[in-house]
Amino acid sequence: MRVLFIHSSTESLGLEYLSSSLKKRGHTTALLFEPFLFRSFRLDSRALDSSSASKLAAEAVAWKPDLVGFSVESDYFGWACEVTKEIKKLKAVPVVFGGIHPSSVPGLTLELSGADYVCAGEGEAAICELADCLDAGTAPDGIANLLGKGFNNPPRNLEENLDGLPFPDKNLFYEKFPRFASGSYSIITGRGCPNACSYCHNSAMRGLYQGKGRYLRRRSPENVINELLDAKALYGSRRISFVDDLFTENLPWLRAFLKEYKAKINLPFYCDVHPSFIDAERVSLLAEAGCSVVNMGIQTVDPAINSGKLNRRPCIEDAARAIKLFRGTGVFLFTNFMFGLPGQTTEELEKIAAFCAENKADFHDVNWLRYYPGTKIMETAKADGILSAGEAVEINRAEKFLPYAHGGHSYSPERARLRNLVFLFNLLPGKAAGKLLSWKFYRFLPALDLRGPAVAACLLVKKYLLGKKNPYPNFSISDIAAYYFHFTFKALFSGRGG
Ligand code: B12
Ligand code: SF4
Repeated sequence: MRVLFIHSSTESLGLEYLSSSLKKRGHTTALLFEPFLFRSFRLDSRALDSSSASKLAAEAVAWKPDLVGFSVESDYFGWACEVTKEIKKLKAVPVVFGGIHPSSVPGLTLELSGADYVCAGEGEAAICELADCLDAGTAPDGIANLLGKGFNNPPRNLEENLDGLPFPDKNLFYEKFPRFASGSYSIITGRGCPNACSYCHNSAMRGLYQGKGRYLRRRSPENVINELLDAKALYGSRRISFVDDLFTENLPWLRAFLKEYKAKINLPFYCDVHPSFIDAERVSLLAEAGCSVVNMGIQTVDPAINSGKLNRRPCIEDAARAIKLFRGTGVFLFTNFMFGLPGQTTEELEKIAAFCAENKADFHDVNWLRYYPGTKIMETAKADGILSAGEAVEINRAEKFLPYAHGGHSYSPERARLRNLVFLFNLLPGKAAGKLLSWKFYRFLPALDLRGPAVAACLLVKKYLLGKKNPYPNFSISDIAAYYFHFTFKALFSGRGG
């Protein structure tokens, strides 16, 4: 059977995993890619956006698919519904939605999307069984993880043996934009997280998978190394991005894996870490294996918000210690804070700024709280009267495009000025930063978003003055420029970018 995936803006490992499983089962897959140059988490300018759901739908139908699949993040749900509607106007081809948004609110997704099926949770086995049933003309109403008209099946057990999955089908996306391959190779070495922070997808997914097996799983070091050897041989990737939720959680695994990585792969890499899972040994393991950049979530410096509203491990002291450990290692350290948390006052935001002035990292980053459907923080916010019942319903329906990069649910001009002050601190010595804070200098800063130029300035300064090479999480500045160049060029000559 011919399965067509439709996706926008970025590579999707989820779809790559589905594609390789489907191909292994004898099905044919393809991707229709919408680059969204002006309607994404990178740039949001509707005046410049020339994307068209009906053109995309026509292209989809022209490929003659037997099944169409979307992997949906909440911010792109509205778009996926629009394209589905257009496809259905042209042809009665079955459509299935999966990914984090449908997994967080499956029933609502089925009700609103126009899709025939919704997959809640891991999709490799479910989509293969769906394709097999549609091929054979049998009803797919007994497939675990699947919802459809008149049936709503609970998820099957979590995939225990991740080594048994075929490697992700990278060509699905690489054919659309070769730089996805030669820039940074995205790979995931496990699934799940030991934590369940209230604002994170893990707080929703742990609920979905209650009693369905071990939530946190890891591939064997050999299995990951074999995928990376392929990446080096087939695609000439220059960097590696480990997109695991918490890369350094398991110390024995890290020791074994990084030793092999250094010996056989030896490429600069990126990973996400948590302050409670950083110590001197982990930092030296990362640095010695060639880690060039890490991203560490801190979120708040208020212990009550941290452990109470956010359900995070107590980790503020760990964060200050971790920042010191990374200093002088050559690893570029991004930290992450969230503005607009429930209970967060201007005083707390000033304390975050003071923390950033005292504990210098390479880039202290600040994002906006965005309430994601099905997450635990929505319940807290409702109980605190921050979200009304109506607003909570609106968030779960995901009709608005509100990525946290562009203000999420918590933008305010005062917070934006303080955020810009934190960005400015990244370029100043600690003492000067402390002085500016004591004068409440942020009152004089503009409220417009200065994150882009601030990150670019810090990357360039640290790269060329301090020799921190490859400080890029996923895309480098030139990868992003190449993306815009490639898809603008394609749009000029073929009428559509993807
Ligand atoms: C890697 C990643 C990225 C990368 C993606 C590029 C890449 N190279 O893969 C980058 C950094 C670019 C990125 C960007 C963004 N991301 Co992101 N990202 C992730 C992350 C960490 C891992 C995703 C992943 O690869 N998982 C591994 C795969 C195997 O799992 P999976 O995707 O869930 O897929 C499985 C199932 O869901 C299911 N499935 C998935 N799709 C489909 C489709 C069908 C048809 C079926 C049947 C099944 C199915 O089967 C798959 C295999 O089992 C997740 C967190 C997480 N751990 O999931 C956040 C996450 C998905 N991102 C998130 C967000 C918000 C964003 C941004 C909007 C951020 C922003 N700046 O505002 C952008 C938007 C991206 C876009 N499309 O435009 C949120 C989404 C929350 C939500 N409810 O929408 C998450 C959950 C993190 C969080 N904050 O909680 N992201
Ligand atoms: S540590 Fe990170 S990935 Fe894990 S639950 Fe918390 S926010 Fe989510």
